[in-house]
Amino acid sequence: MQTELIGPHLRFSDLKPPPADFRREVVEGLRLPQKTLSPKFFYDAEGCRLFEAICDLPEYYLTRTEIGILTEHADDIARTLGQDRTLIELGSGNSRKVRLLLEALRPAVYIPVDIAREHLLAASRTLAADYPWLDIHAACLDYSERFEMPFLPDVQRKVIFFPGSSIGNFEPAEAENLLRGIAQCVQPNGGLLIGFDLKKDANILQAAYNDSAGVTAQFNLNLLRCINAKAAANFALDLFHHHAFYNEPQGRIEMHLCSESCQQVVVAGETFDFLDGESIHTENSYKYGIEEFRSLARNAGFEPGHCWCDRDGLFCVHYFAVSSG
Ligand code: AVI
Repeated sequence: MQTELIGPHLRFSDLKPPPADFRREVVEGLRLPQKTLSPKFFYDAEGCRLFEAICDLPEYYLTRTEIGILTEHADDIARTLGQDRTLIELGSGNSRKVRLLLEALRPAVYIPVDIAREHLLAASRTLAADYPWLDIHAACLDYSERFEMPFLPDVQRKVIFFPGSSIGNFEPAEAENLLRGIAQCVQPNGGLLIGFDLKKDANILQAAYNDSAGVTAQFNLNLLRCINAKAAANFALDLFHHHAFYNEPQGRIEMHLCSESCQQVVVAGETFDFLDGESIHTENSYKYGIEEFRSLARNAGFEPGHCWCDRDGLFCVHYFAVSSG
């Protein structure tokens, strides 16, 4: 692990997995009977840009609703978490949401964690300039693979901030494992502040992932561009289209890329056959009931604390304290 001092209050640790892991994971996913790619591969520079554009779409209620909750309840949230914490944000992206809490929370150190190196560095530099009193230690790593943070000081009362309903992009069993890793990391006396999207009318959900401007479609297709660049592949982007729908029995939005014809694609030297209409499953986005999510968190070693929701019951920000024994 390499740690660089970037500014008086800004350090950066790079624990990013090597590109060989990316190629191996892509090829293994495409060999499955239902071809599958991990949604974590969406976030190259263009993917990050497109995701930020999604967050501002009228149909994508998640971001503005969570921002509304954090803005309205910042003081109450800060009282619940307490000041002087080591605040670790998973999938920090542009660090837009943490800004809503920083003044009230006054953490001892803020640790933004993200897989997108350049985006993380740029966001951390801007944050350091805007909050000169804040100690920042940015970490580039794939938290879905390895939850260790070797650089993390051995302090009590760490709080992990995991907004944006990113937990919904994990299978429920993986989500429970990830929460278990988080519980271990924040032992003893720490906690988790997590944002998750609630179950609701299927039409609202479907519109959020099929926006009229087609930005989500571009975001989905960009995954193929990214694989072409990083895994020596030859996907023709105009021969695939975006398909997203709410799978009600599973309680999740599914995103797929569907082949427009019978075709072959070469990825890292291996040829993959596609039938006309065959899909690559690129993302699940699970939606939870509050009780359903609490039960998942309890199984992972947390005790439910306060939660804050919007008036329309679209989204929930929930605090969980790690169980003591
Ligand atoms: C990052 N994640 C929570 C988003 C979601 O809603 O599942 C990713 C996304 N995919 C399409 N639109 C947004």
